[in-house]
Amino acid sequence: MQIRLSRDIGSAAVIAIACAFANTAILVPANAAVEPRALVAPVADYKIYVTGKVRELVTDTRAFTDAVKAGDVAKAKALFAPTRTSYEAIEPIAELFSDLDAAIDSRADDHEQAEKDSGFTGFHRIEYGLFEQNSTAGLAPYADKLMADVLELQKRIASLTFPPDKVVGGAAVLMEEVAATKISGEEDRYSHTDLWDFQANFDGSRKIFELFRPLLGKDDKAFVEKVDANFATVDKILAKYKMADGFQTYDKLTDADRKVLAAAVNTLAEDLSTLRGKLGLG
Ligand SMILES: [Cu+2]
Repeated sequence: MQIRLSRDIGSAAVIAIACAFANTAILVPANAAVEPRALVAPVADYKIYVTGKVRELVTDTRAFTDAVKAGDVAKAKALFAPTRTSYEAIEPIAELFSDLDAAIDSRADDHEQAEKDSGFTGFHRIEYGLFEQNSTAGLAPYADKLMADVLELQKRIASLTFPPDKVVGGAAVLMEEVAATKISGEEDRYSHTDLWDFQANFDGSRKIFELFRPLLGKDDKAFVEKVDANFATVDKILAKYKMADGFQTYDKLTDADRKVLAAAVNTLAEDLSTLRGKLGLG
């Protein structure tokens, strides 16, 4: 690990920290409350986590897209939700590869002509064919493109810089997104496998919290306990819907069930949104 003093970007003096580990370089404000050098380890560990998740994603996406191309509707349907979990676990940093995120994970209504739009690709386009049309007809090109995009993501991650403020901020933003929009069941609207995604979103955000929590001061002890308790609450709510091979479908949850979940996730989002400031990542 080496530390290089750097140039000025605008008015803010920054210190570039180059870590010996796989291209991990981070930029942090020189006036950060936490010593810039202290951020190197959690960021490097997080990169290892993401790299592992993407490796899983590549393997699982291959099996999933093979099933789609083989015309095996039942197998492809069964693989849809578990294949997505490794992607959803790294969603806190999706902003760092937003073009691929759009190709891999956008919804029909992100596109002018919705399901009919040729720009609607990725998991949810395939989900539409499998679950809404109960068919793999016409899905082969989408399967090929999804596989290619996932491989491109793997390549991209290898040389990607993970800014600590984006990593820490991303966990909070994702929790907000779950509470505000995903809670409606919009993400997996054809398969209703949303609970798998939620669990992966929580696990991925919790990983970030766990990696950065040693940097919090002693006076943040109550905060850490509160966040731990919030994650435990969310886990407990989700556990109610666990089945032998995953989760019950999201359409089985009543409005009251969804409200309970949304409230817990909102609390978590609010707490996590203060984490960046606490770490001096403004
Ligand atoms: Cu997603």
